[in-house]
Order: sequence, then structure tokens, then C-alpha cells
Amino acid sequence: MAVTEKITFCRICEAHCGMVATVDGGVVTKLRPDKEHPLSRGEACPKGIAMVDVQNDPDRVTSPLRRRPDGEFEEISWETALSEIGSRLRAVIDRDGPGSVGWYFGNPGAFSYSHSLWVKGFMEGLGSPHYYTASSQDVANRFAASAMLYGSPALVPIPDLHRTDFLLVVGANPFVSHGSLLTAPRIRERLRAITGRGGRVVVVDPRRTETARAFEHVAIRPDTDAWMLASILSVMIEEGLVDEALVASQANGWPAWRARLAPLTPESTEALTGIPGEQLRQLARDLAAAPSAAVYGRTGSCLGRHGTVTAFLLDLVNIASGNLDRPGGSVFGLPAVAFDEVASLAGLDTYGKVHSRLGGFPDVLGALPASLLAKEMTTPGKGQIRAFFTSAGNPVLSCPDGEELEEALETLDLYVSLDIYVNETNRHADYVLPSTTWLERDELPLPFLGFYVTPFVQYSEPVVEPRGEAREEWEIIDAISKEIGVQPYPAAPLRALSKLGLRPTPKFVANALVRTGREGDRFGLRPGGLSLAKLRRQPHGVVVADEIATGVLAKRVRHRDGKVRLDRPELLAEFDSMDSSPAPGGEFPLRLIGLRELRSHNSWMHNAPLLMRGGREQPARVNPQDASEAGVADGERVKVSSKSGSIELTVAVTDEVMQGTIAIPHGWGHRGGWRLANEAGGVNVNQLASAEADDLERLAGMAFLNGIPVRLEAAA
Ligand SMILES: Nc1nc2c(c(=O)[nH]1)N[C@H]1C(S)=C(S)[C@@H](COP(=O)(O)OP(=O)(O)OC[C@H]3O[C@@H](n4cnc5c(=O)[nH]c(N)nc54)[C@H](O)[C@@H]3O)O[C@H]1N2
Ligand SMILES: Nc1nc2c(c(=O)[nH]1)N[C@H]1C(S)=C(S)[C@@H](COP(=O)(O)OP(=O)(O)OC[C@H]3O[C@@H](n4cnc5c(=O)[nH]c(N)nc54)[C@H](O)[C@@H]3O)O[C@H]1N2
Ligand code: SF4
Ligand SMILES: [Mo]
Repeated sequence: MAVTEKITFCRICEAHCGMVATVDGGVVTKLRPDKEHPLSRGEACPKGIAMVDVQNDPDRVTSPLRRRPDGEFEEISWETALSEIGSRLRAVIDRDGPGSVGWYFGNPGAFSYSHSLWVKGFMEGLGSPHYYTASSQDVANRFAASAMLYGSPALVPIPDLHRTDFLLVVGANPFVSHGSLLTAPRIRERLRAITGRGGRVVVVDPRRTETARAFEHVAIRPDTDAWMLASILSVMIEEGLVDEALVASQANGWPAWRARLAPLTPESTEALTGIPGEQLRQLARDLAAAPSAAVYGRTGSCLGRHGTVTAFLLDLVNIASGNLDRPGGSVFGLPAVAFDEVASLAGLDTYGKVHSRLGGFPDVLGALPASLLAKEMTTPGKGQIRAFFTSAGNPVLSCPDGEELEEALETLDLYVSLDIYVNETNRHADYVLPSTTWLERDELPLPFLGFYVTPFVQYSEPVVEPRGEAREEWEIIDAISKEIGVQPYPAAPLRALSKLGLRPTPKFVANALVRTGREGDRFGLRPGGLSLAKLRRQPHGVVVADEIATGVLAKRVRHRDGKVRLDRPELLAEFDSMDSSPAPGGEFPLRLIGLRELRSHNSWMHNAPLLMRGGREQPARVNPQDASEAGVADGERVKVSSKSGSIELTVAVTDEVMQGTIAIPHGWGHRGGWRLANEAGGVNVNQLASAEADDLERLAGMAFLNGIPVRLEAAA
């Protein structure tokens, strides 16, 4: 077979960099950045290049596996796997009802439109509320804040990087993460361009990160961002920097906040945040005075105890400073297919439509808190999870208290996983079904289109056939659905089609969405418009507009009056009840935060030799003063304990983390079928996090993963 090159794009992280795959005899032999990609223009990161290691990994699961009583997996045929799963699943449903079936859908799943749609469809078709995703460890409170503010959880503003004069980054490290809720390949260059044209980038983070080092750094105590943002607003109120008329024209309910925020001066929150009052006051003035400014937060703003309030206040600063929906401010992307509009049509843009059986937490975009999975499996009663699926997820490492979940998984009647590896979670599965990598599927990045800083759309065909017996996730879900007589469609129009005997495919849906979308050809009514066929002929992607349109707020907001809603009673109550006790002392004097590394991707790329070169470790980063107080030195073994558990690892002493803070990356401590990853050592940091309902954020059920009170000591 001839060697060919195929144009595609990376789907490991949200940057979606353009890639060129070399294919030899049906095998991907090399991945390189696509120089002709209009946005990434020949740039990619080490993970994108190393995906070829994952693709061809000898440890990849390439045929259906069934777990034997001795715990080992054996290979079986698809036919056997599907019929056994079908009959066992049917038995559970017959006995305990469809509400006894749960699904955890992990992060890489979000990078497959077909997988996302069919999982949601399966759960809707089945009629079970037990749908869980990585979002309750990531972003659910951002979506919850949007639901309250704008009337849709899927409507999230992004910073207008190209035009802004002042970017305030709160708890994000785009130099490493490459952007999240923000699709902007070559993001380092884009950020440097802001300062290059005389603007400012200020990074608020407990750690002097790669991004913070390149710009201005404001060190903040973990989990105090809500206070910091409140104080910025307080200065703007006190010094008359709020354009009251503009706020009143865009939003309802500002007075309720004005009264609450005014007393929270930077001087009064200094003891909480650790930011000198005068410094924060000046920052607030500068932000308000900038010709345009955008406040942007990501996981560091989401994983504390008050994430929904924090997400809300981030947007409130944008609104109060007159920067919402204006060039250089915080803007609503205008995608070729608007995810929020599609979600709304399909009735999927829910917040609090259902509540979790345990704890009564509201769903966010249909998903419930994954921290409660173990208890949902082991707590008897109607709605107890008895059959469970994971796809593209590894909650044992990514959610609080993996050990509790591991034990719970062993009590299930059926556990099925769709994955490319045997990981720490699905090693407890009855069946592991070999699934595709992104190189083996087509893709239209639907949920991300609205986050492109340059409005853009790209479609990719599969680069190669699935390896071995791997199958696309949607096909597996379709096959299981057939076994148990469920129609796996997330939207009424699709269910209607299926009643006519047609089984709509993802491609059919994608094409319909593109053709009826903002840039679509309306099935010929608008010649020159887009269709899937047209996108296929432009494999490097299509720039839809040079800049994001502004002045669209009233059109985009889903509240009936077209205005932002600020005075939500639940938010006000949550704000009023926020913990204002200063930095912790006593038994657990330090605060634990996470950290992402350039050559890791959550828990799943530690088996790629290209990324693991040089004997990598997972040390705890500790400030010199904290290290000396604990009597530990660089390179030593330490024990880190919280009220939930303790772990042992090595310590790296560095003043890049502020005093009082420990930073430890997640996604380590492997015990799966990935041999190199297993050898890499490390520990599951989420044993220090709590899976108790009382410790979850109230408004979105999010795990408390940043700011956990911990103690540091020398290992025994
Ligand atoms: N290389 C690499 N890239 C990735 C990933 C990866 O694992 N590796 N994961 C991808 C995923 S799934 C996501 S969601 C994105 C996340 O994208 P980002 O959120 O940009 O990535 P993080 O590096 O987690 O950045 C969070 C920052 O918040 C800081 N922080 C922690 N606690 C607090 C706090 O209380 N307040 C403030 N202000 N800051 C705090 C941390 O020090 C950290 O620098 O990255 C994506 N990209
Ligand atoms: N302490 C702490 N914990 C965190 C975070 C943190 O910052 N700190 N971040 C959280 C965040 S933001 C996230 S997104 C979660 C991630 O948490 P999860 O989504 O639960 O886990 P991942 O590590 O992304 O593992 C994904 C699994 O998908 C598989 N996989 C990869 N590609 C594919 C594919 O194309 N198809 C299929 N079927 N499987 C595939 C991999 O083999 C792996 O087993 O972790 C969260 N956990
Ligand atoms: S930054 Fe890296 S992982 Fe993210 S899309 Fe680009 S190449 Fe892929
Ligand atoms: Mo994430």
C-alpha cells in the first residue's frame, strides 16, 4: 500500500491543532503539525505528536475483553460480548428498572460528537437520570453560572484575545493547558500579542506558573477567588467606576449585588486572599480604566468550594466594567453551529431539571455529581445503580476517593467500559469494549465551535480504519441499544425518524446541523453556504469570520427579556453563606492545589514512550518555608494528609508555589493494563479529596479539588 498523508486535527485538548498524519499500509506512522492550518499554522505540542504512540500502543485494547473469575481478562468475540451484555443488562432493567443503569462519560468522549450524542441518546432513550461526566470535576459550576446568568448552561462567554487591552486570567495556565473554554491554537503567541501591542496580561494564581512567569503574576491563596473578585467590584463601586446605565441596559438585579459587594474592600479581604489590599485596588482601577478588558477563569476558579459564585463574579466584573459583549471584552462566539441553540432545541440545556438521588444536587447539562457514584452504587433503594458503563473515563483517578469507587464497582451486577486501554477504573469491569481513537473517527467539534477566538469550522474524516476489532463508540452504543430495544437518540426529531424505521447516523446529524446552521447552505437555499461535503473539500478548515461579532447579547441571552439575570436567590444565598474564616491553621495548615504538565494529559498519556522520556516523576511542589517548617528537604519522601486520606510521594522544594500551598498533579498512580504507565510510579492525589455529599459545591455538585486543607510531614 502506498504511503499517504492525511489532513486532520488533534482532539486531545481544546486547541484542536491541525495535524498531518502519515499513513503507511493502513497504519499511522507519524503525526506532524499542519502548516496549512489557518489557525495553528504548523504548531502542535508534544502530546499531539506523541499520539502516534497511543495509536499503535501494544497495550491498547483491540478486541472485546471479558473478566474471568480470577480477575484476568480474556478475549471474546463481539457477538458474544454484545449478546451477554444485552441479556445481563436486560435482566437488571427488568428487575430494578431503567433508573438502575448509570453511565460515566469521560473527558476524551467530549472530543467525539458521535460518542457524546449517542451516550446522551442512550440514557434518554433508556430513561435513566444516572448520567455522569468529567464536568463535575472540571467545569459544571461555570455552566451552572451561565444557566442562571444567561438562561442556558451552554452559553459561555470567551475573552476576545485578539482585541483586548487587558486580560485578567484567574486560575488558568494556558501556556501548558493550551486553553480551555477557549479554542485558540498558538495561544502563547496570541497572549504575547496583547502585551506586544501595549496591553497587559495579569495572572492570578497560587503558583507562579509558566503563564504567570511570562506576564504579571498576582499570587492568591487557593479557594479565595470569590473574595478577590468581590473586592475588585467593591473598588469599582466605591470609586464610581461602574457604568450604571450600561449595566442596567444589559442586566437585571445589579442593586442586590451592589449592596453586598460594596463593603468587601480589598483591605478587608486581604487576610483571606493574601493579596495586598493596595495591589488589588490598583488592579481594579487599571482594569476599569483599560479601553477594553476581559476576565477569564478556568479550572483554578472552578475547583474550590464556591465555584459557581466565582464563575458568576468573573462575569459580573466583565459586566460592571462594561466589557461584556464588546470588542476586546468578554464575548459570545458566533459558531457555524451554535451548541447552545442545538442543546436548547433538543431540550438538553438543562440545569436543575432533575436532582441526584443522594444529596439532591441539580443536574448540569443533564449530568449529576460523579463524586457520588460509589454511594449511588452501594446505597440501597429505588434508583440504586446496579449496571454501569464508563466510556473514555477513568473516575478512579480523576474523581475524589477512587478507592471507595473501586470497592463499589465490584458490587455491581454489570460493569461495561468503552475504552482504548485497561485503566485503573475499568480493570474492575466485566467487559472492556475496544474503542476508537480520534484518528479512527470522523469529527465535527460541535461543543467547541463557540469557543474559537477566530470563528472557524473544520471537519475531519477518519485517518485510518479502527485498529484490530475496535469500533466507534456510537456504533457500540447502537448495538447495545438494539440488544435491549432502546432508541439511542437525544432529540425528538431523531426519535421521530427512528419511528419511521430509519436509524439516523451521526454523520446525518452533523450534516443537518451544519447545513441548517448559521453558515449553512440551507440545503441549497443559500448557495455558497456550508455542508459536510463542502467542509470535506476544505480539509484544513474554514475561517468563518475574522473576528467575533459583538452587540449580540440580547439575541444570545435566553431569558425572555434578553437581559442578563443577576439576582438569582440561590446565588445570593450561596454568596451570603461563603466561608470567610481566614487561612487554615491547626491540624491541616496547608492548602492543596493541582497542576497540569506539558507531557501529561489527565490520566491517559503516561504510556507514550515519547512523553515519558527522562524518568519523569510526580513530585509535590512545596514552598521552602513550608518545607523547612515540616522538616523536609528537596527530593525526600513526604506524607501529605487531609481529613480524607494520605499519600506518600517525593517533594520538590520551590518558591514558585506561594507559602501555604502544595501543588500536586492528578492522573498518576497507575495500576492498569498500561505497562509503562504502571512503572512510572506516582500516586492518586485524589485520595486526599472528599467524596462526601457535604463537601461538594452546592449549586453544581462539583468536587472540591483545589484548596483542600492538608498537612505535610516527612514519610515514616
Ligand atoms: N498539558 C496538558 N494540557 C491539558 C490538560 C492536561 O492534563 N495536560 N488537561 C486539559 C483539561 S481536561 C482541562 S479542563 C484544561 C484545564 O485548563 P487550565 O485550567 O488552563 O489548566 P490548569 O493547568 O489546571 O490551570 C489551573 C490553574 O489554576 C491554578 N489554581 C489552583 N487553585 C487555584 C485557586 O484557588 N485560585 C486560582 N486563581 N488559581 C488556582 C493552578 O495553579 C493552575 O495554574 O487543560 C487541558 N489541557
Ligand atoms: N485533583 C484533580 N483532579 C482532576 C482534575 C484536577 O485538575 N485536579 N481535573 C479534572 C478534569 S478537568 C478532568 S477533564 C478529569 C478527566 O477525567 P476522566 O475523563 O475521568 O479521565 P481521563 O484521565 O481523561 O481518562 C480518559 C480515559 O479515556 C480513554 N480514552 C482516551 N481517548 C479515548 C477515545 O478516543 N475513546 C475512548 N473510548 N476512550 C478514550 C483513556 O484510555 C482513559 O482511560 O479529571 C479531573 N480530575
Ligand atoms: S495543543 Fe497539543 S494536545 Fe492540544 S490540540 Fe494542539 S497538539 Fe493536540
Ligand atoms: Mo478537563
